[in-house]
Amino acid sequence: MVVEAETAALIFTYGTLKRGFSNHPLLQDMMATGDASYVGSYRTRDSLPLVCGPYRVPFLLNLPGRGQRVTGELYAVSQRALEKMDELEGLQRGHYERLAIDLVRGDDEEETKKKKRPPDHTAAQAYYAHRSYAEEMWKKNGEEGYCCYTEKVARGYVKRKDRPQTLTFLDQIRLFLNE
Ligand code: PCA
Repeated sequence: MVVEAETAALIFTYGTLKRGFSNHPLLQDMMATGDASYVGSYRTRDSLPLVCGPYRVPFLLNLPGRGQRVTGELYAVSQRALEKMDELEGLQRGHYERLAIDLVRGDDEEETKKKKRPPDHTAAQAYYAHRSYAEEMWKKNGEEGYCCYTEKVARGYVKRKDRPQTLTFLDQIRLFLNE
């Protein structure tokens, strides 16, 4: 468990970092070292577009009022874990941006039974698609968003190591948008 003093941020995961998806092992490692802990199932307070880009990579777009309310998992993470996540999400490379998000607690059976329930409302942060391509990504998806990145939505996902290595992720996004 991450003790309160060590929690650097609350991170809302909506995509491949969630349980059962390809980047979750990173969070599992962090939980094993006490650098992350699961808080609960949460939903965005506002509607926000959740769409897929190249290789079925999920992107939350910072375009409030469009799309639907999105369901995901909330984690408390240490500074060390936050730095690793920022690296994974390519913050310095213009892939994703870590920004604030307002959440309401989801109705997860497990948590409802707990004595010490996580808060009903909370402010956290999430990795949004970088603003440089968010609007275009929304149009490319026919202005339709998902409410949750499920296995069905993720079908066709290609892991980073299996993507063409000669192109950067931003190149791949560009190609996808221009297709
Ligand atoms: N990983 C982060 C952002 C998008 C992605 O695939 C997440 O799961 O929240």
